Amino acid sequence: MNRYESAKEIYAKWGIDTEAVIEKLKNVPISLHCWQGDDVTGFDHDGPLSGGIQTTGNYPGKATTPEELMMDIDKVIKLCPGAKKLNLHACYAIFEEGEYVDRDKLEPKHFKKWVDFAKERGMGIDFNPTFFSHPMQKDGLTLSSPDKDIRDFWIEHGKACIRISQYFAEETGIPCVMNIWTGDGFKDIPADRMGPRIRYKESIEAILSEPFDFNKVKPTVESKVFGIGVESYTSGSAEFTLSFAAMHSDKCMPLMDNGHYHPTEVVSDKIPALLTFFPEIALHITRGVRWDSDHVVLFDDETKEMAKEIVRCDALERTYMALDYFDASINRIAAWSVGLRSWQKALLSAMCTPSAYLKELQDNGEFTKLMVVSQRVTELPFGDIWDEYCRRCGVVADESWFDEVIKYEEEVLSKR
Ligand SMILES: [Mn+2]
Repeated sequence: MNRYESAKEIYAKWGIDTEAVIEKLKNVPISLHCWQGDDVTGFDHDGPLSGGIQTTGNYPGKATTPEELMMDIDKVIKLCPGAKKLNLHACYAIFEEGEYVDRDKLEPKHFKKWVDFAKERGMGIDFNPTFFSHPMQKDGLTLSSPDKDIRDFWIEHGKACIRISQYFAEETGIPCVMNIWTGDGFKDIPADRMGPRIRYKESIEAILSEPFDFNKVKPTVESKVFGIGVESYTSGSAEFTLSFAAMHSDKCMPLMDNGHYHPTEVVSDKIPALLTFFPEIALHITRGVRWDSDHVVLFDDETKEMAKEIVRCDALERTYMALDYFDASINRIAAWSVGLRSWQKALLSAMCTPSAYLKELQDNGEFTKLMVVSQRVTELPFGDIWDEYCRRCGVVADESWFDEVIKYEEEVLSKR
């Protein structure tokens, strides 16, 4: 009997059918963020990243053209198990030689090459209007600016992105999650907290007035507690975005980024709270170290806990999962792959947890036994299930996937 067969028997005794788990997880799509490959630069501007976010590090080999970025994404796809979706920002528009349009004038044709790329790989596409790294950010504000011209520019950008999202959904046959996040806010104590939020609300409503099919385009609103240069106040706070989503649930849903809360808050606890009310929710999966630092996602306790909540709420079909982090200090292909593999691992581990039994112990008030059994569960041979899952997905299970990265670095990245 090989290790997997042995592990399968052990899990069966706990009521877990590892065959069913593996088959199911293979088809759960995880949205892969294109911006890990080029430090959130994109192709529509030359200026620096600005607007409340920042990358740190200068590891060589970053992608600087669409062709390089696509090649790198392909590498990551081959190194990671499971189904993938592509997550694009509007600043990744691909223009023809000599062509340029500003963000308010973007059209589906500027993303045709991405659609071709996704379709060839059987992937759907998620999308994000880019409300940062642009001169039309005035005093750090976009959709919540007191200047109507500024707001109108960004509303037109949002509407253009709705049309592009609809195009993605129709071309790929897979719904497109379109996430609205701005870095709008103030460095120091504001004199008016409500004014920007009322303007923000009206601006998002104006964007969502663009016609779209909610079965194809899934607009989401993402909150954030603070950003670099906007330490004191954000227009899109947690209460703001959650209330917005609740009041517009016929065409919008909430998106939680686990780096966007106070450090002692955990998104794992918020997932079942939102699932109690919303038919569908969306997540940005990241790892904050002391703050919203967007470190590479690891197979750590909170990552595991978030995956457990999604799985035990039976919400894999109700939760749109996307990675969102960027580390420029290490090999970017490895950064992408460690994060995606870690989230896959967290989901697989959650699916190999005897949640029904643990819930029964809780409901029966057997809290001592619950603690004892929960600890025993951590000792089950999960690594053997992971190895088998990777094998069946046609990817390397052990750490030797990194050999591929080093080879790619030598042959491709170091020559850029
Ligand atoms: Mn995010």
